[in-house]
Amino acid sequence: MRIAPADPQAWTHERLAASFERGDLRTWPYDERYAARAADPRTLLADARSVVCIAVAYATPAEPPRPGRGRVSNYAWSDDYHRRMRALLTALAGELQTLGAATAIACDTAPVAERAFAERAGLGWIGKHTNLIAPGLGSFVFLGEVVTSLALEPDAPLKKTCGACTRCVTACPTGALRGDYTIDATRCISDLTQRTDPIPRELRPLIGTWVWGCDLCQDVCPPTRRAPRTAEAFAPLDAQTRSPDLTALLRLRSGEFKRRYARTALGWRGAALLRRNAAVALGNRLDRADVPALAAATAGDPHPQVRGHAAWALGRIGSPQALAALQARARVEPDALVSDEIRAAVLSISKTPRVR
Ligand code: B12
Ligand code: SF4
Ligand code: SF4
Repeated sequence: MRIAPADPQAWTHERLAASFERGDLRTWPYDERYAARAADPRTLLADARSVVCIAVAYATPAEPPRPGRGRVSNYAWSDDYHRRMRALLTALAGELQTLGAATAIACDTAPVAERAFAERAGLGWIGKHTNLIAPGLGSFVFLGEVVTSLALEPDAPLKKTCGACTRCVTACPTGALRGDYTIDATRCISDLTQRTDPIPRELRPLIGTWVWGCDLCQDVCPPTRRAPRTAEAFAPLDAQTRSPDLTALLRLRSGEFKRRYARTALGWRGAALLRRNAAVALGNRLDRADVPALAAATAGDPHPQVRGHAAWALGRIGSPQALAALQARARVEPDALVSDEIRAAVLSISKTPRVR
């Protein structure tokens, strides 16, 4: 826990505004007004004097990618961190209120530039992967704040940077990280697996088998690698949540989704998005054994995006059975966007036949 002054941060306002101006966050509803609000804690509490910042470690042991299994980011495979963070922040705010202070709490969803305030408070430094790195804990930390009317003694920022290291930049498969502490979030797998519009075709092959979030840039980060992975409270709910069977995920319906994922941080987007992501992962696995499952999804999934992305995956696999399934669906598909996906998939097979 560290304290930042609640003064508006001009440099954070500038960085956020520059990022939105470049379009780095264009899949998010952020604008100049948000930049100004997120850099000024008085947005949350009119008489804010201090921001109490906390960083809570969440790393638990990961397992190497397994054949037929999808990858879920460490932040999402446990009980939803928002609930745990809210409980911690509410307790902290309660203590400040006994001193007569007004308080407001924030974690993730409020208009607060959380990394910037944590950095100013001296909790860590912002790395080239754009995550806050806390000495001894690494970057697998959640951030939360209690904004308060109490004038508390601020802590000093750390004098640390990444130096010449560029491991995260090299490790990022989509080229989202520029190396100057900024990110094109529209290329980030974490964003791609959460967005509700179709995943751009040219980026799908770069997603690998991630079905929710991505940890690659943090997994290679030296201070994060050195940190313990012992955050028991954020252990995976079970093996299927941490590394879901991809063909089972492609069939996931809302009852099973609610049972398995409602408690997690990936419980807010719904089952269809996970089915779509499973289709992309199977398209990247390139295994003919997956053709029947993908053909069934192309022919019968109620959600057009799932049909479209499954068609794309069939095009990637490119076997005669995949082609036959695409041609059969092309004759009856009612949705224009799915028909377009099918046409592109058939074309890709005729250009690059791939028989394994
Ligand atoms: C939108 C969002 C996303 C988007 C965009 C991410 C991004 N980097 O902007 C997407 C979906 C991609 C995303 C992904 C992830 N997210 Co997110 N996300 C957010 C959210 C809601 C807003 C972030 C935001 O405002 N972005 C706009 C950018 C411009 O602002 P910023 O990230 O603060 O940017 C700082 C740096 O870019 C830096 N900067 C910019 N220019 C320059 C120039 C110089 C010279 C320097 C030094 C710095 C610098 O300063 C900026 C201002 O603080 C925050 C919660 C919040 N309210 O802050 C969580 C949050 C940032 N996410 C979080 C997490 C855990 C993740 C993931 C790790 C999840 C995952 N594994 O998939 C990934 C990490 C991907 C990555 N490499 O960033 C945590 C980060 C914890 C930490 N240790 O930093 C947060 C803080 C949520 C929380 N309360 O814990 N996320
Ligand atoms: S989370 Fe993955 S895709 Fe996003 S910046 Fe890091 S390595 Fe790149
Ligand atoms: S991998 Fe290296 S450059 Fe990237 S955030 Fe970690 S220390 Fe910084």
